[in-house]
Amino acid sequence: MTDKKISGRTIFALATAPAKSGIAIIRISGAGAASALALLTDAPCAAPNFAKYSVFKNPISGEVIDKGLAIYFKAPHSFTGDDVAELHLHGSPAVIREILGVLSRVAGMYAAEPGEFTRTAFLNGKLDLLEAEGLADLINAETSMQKSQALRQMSGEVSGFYQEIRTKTISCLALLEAYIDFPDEEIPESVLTQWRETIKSLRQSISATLSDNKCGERVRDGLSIVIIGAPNAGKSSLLNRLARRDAAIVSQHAGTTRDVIEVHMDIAGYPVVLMDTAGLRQSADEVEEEGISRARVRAGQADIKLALFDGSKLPEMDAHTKELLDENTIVIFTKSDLGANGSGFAVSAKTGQGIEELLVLIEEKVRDSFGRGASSLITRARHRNLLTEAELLLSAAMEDKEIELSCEELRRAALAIGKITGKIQVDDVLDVIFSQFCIGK
Ligand SMILES: Nc1nc2c(ncn2[C@@H]2O[C@H](COP(=O)(O)OP(=O)(O)OP(=O)(O)O)[C@@H](O)[C@H]2O)c(=O)[nH]1
Ligand SMILES: [Mg+2]
Repeated sequence: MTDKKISGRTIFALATAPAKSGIAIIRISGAGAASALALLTDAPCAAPNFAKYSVFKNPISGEVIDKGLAIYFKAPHSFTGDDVAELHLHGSPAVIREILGVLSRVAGMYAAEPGEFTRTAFLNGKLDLLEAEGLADLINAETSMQKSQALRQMSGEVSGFYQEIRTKTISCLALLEAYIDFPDEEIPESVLTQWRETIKSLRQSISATLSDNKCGERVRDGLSIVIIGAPNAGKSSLLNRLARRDAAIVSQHAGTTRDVIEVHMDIAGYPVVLMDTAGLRQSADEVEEEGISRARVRAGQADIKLALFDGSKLPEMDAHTKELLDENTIVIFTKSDLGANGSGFAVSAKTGQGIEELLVLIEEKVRDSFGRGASSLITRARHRNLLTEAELLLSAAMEDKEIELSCEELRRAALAIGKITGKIQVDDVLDVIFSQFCIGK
């Protein structure tokens, strides 16, 4: 990074949540940050990286808006890589509105678009795309697993993996191009076997990364647990018990629940979306029919199913529910307080009997689903699609008889991998690699 790098546009925004609070921070980034600070405080800009107690005034009326702290970060030593000023104010809607109003009237200052600070940081090379996505994930993290995954992605560890496979791909490409471009030079035939070996091991490591049971994406999006069963089996009652709130309507009327009701839960640090669905049965009612079809769709997509059977009706067990049982299903007999429970897992939403044990069992299943602490490098479908594309291209490159075609495939594979981190220039790496060759002597 160069010593000083300032982009033309100066942007500002409230960096903290828009709510009444003890402190609110307004961030300004760009070449105009220092002068905006000077305008508001009627004083020279503070020394970089030090908090300076400041009186913020309206520059036109001279009226005091608030008293607080100002911190100035000089480019490139800031989050965005541009000059940045942070105003630490009281979290008052009136103060915030007035300061934002003053800034918006300064020529060359613009209210930041969503994500523009991070985008600027990316463009200034402060972070790559994976790290930027990790930052977004950290801000959205609700469970400890989501937080750890986001921090890992932000740390550059994940980027390192992609950089390594990209560099290796480009090295192979360089070898092959050298072979084509300098046929008279002393490039041994072994080059042709060497690159295949490298690509083969790259493919193995990519394919190991891809077969991760999608656990990284699940940590981001949450694991889905769907409750299914006949009408009146006690699905909504169980959902409310597990969620510890009245999320769904419970009634003795069979066919109460129609829409899918989602409750977000934290189970052992893992994010889980627990869903209540319409009771399964043949129905002539159009709305109920739609609800049942939605229930079936969600059951089909579920990571774990909780299949409920009314324990008080045993040995009768609902046939529609039975049809949907598979290895990811926990069979549960409800209404154990009414007696007559079979040999399965018995719970009572009414008395709470069996609920703790059920939660332990669900926790076990959730841990199993996430692969017991295994962590994945892939956290989004975007990464998976590009990495799959790269794997296919590497395979094609190995199979092609013509070196020129293999080169093209390697180039496209490097591009696909580069798109994951946002590094798409091939030439820079080629230059580095070529400079190590003693071609032409
Ligand atoms: N005694 C007893 N009654 C229960 C229990 N769980 C649910 N019920 C009753 O069973 C009836 C149906 O409960 P819901 O939770 O609405 O059943 P559901 O499966 O969601 O029903 P639909 O939404 O119609 O498909 C209600 O009258 C509940 O009070 C339980 O553990 N014990
Ligand atoms: Mg219900």
